[in-house]
Amino acid sequence: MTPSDIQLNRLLYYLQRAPRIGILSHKNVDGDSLGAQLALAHGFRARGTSVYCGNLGTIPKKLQFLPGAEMVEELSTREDAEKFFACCDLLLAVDTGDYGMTGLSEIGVEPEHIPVPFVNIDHHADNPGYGLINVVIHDASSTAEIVANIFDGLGISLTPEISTCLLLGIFNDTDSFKNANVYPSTLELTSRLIAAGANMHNIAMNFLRDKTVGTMRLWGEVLSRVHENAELGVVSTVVTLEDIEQYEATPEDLEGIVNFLNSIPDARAALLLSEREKGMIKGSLRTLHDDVDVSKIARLLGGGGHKKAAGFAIPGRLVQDGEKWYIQDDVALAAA
Ligand SMILES: [Mn+2]
Repeated sequence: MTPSDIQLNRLLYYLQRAPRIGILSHKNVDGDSLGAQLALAHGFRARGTSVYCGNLGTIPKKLQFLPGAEMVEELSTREDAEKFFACCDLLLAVDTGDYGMTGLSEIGVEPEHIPVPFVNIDHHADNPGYGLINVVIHDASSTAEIVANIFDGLGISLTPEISTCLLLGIFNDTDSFKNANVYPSTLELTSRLIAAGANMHNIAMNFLRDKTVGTMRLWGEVLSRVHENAELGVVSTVVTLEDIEQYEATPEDLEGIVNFLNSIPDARAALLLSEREKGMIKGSLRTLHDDVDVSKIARLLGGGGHKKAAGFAIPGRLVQDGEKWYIQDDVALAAA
C-alpha cells in the first residue's frame, strides 16, 4: 500500500516548486479529511513551505481540539475562494472523492477557475481522478494513512501534532478499528503514531465522547422507531425535520445513529431516512458485511458511495401512521 512512485514523484516535483501550498478538505469536514489536511499543513510548514488551509462550512465541535484547527479559513463565497487561490502555487484536495465534494461548485467555482495545479489525495473507491496529480489509493484505511506514506516518501518525520491528526483520521474512517478497512499497515501506522506522541487522551475526550444532552434525547426518540425487516436483514429508522429542529441535530448526530443501527449482529445493513429541506429525504446506508454492497442500492435510487457506506436523496416527506412510517412523495411535489 504505497502511492504509485510516478504519482508520488510528480507530487514531489510540484511540491519542490511550490513555496505556497493551499489545502482543501471536503465540505462537511470529518475527522479524516481535517486530520489529513492539518497533518499535511504541519508537515509542509516544517519544511519551510507556506501553507493555507481553507474549507467550505464550519468545523464540528468535536474536531476543534485538533492542533492547527484554528488555522482553517472558512470559504463562503467565490471571492473568498479566489483570495485563497491567490495565496497558493499548488492546491491539494484531501479525502475528497469527487470535485463536487469540495463544495466549490456551490459557490460558483468550477475546476477551470482554479489557477494553480490541483492535486487529489484520496482513498474513495469511485474517485474519478479529477486532479492534475492523483494520489488515490483505494485500499488505504483512510486519507490519513496515505498522508503518512507521502511523509515517508518525502522524509518528513512524525511530530506529536502530526500524529494526533493522523490517528484521528484512522479512528474516524475505521469507526474506531471496528470496520473491515483495518489492515496490518493501519495498525503498524497506529503504533508509530502513538510512539511519536499522538494524544490519545484528547482523541478519547473530544472525538469519541462527543454526545450532548440534545443528542441523547434525539437518539432516544429515533431509536424508539427502529424497524427490522428480517427478510432483507435491514434495520432502519427515520428522522423528521421536526426532530432535527427540536434537538438541533447535526450531520454527525445522524451519522452516529446509522452506524449504531449496525450494532445489531443480525443486521445485514442499516438504513437511516432523514427529512431535509425542500421536500427531500436523504437515505444513508451502512453495512459491516463484505458480501453486501450498499452502493448498489444507493445507485438504484440515484445516489452513490462506497460498498460499505452509501447514500441517496429522493423527493418526499416522512409520514407516520401508528407504529409505521412511510414516504409520501406527492406532499413533497406539492411543496416544491
Ligand atoms: Mn476518508
